[in-house]
Amino acid sequence: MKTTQTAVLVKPDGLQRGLIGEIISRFERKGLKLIGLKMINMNDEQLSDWYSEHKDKSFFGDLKSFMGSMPIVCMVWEGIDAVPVVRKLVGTTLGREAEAGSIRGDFGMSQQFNLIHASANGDDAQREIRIVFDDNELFKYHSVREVVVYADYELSSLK
Ligand code: 3AN
Repeated sequence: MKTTQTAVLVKPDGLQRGLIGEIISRFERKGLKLIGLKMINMNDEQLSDWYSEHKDKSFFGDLKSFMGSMPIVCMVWEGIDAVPVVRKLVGTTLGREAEAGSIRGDFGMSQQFNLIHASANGDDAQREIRIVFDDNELFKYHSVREVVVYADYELSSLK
């Protein structure tokens, strides 16, 4: 399971709260690399695929209409263990209980309006990335920061 790439969405509430820059900045300063970025209005088919694990839940309809109500910002971040690293930076689902220092812990009070989505595991990450991004929208480039973010022996696991 590939865990070096993860999908992140800044949800409609994150957009309205003006938190896009803050969120990007947190991932950048951690040492993650941005390899894909776009703003879209997700359609019903994309949202049904994205949230397929919640299709039988009572909040499925509400969640989809909320997520489709406005543009969202989609990103792909890369780094060693990017999936669990980003989940930790994002914090637990309910903003009121999320750890101080995490994005939800610092900015959120709600369950549904929890600002941001981050892939739960490597398989979900690859599935979610494919829902939004074509191959030519994901970028391979050399980051000059990598040599100070990682030791040499760690860099090979990113290749
Ligand atoms: P996370 O985003 O932390 O992985 P999930 O996968 O359990 O959380 O839930 C996906 C999204 O569904 C959440 N981000 C939240 O917006 C919404 N959600 C989860 N549980 C509820 C609920 N009980 N009522 C309304 N919305 C919910």
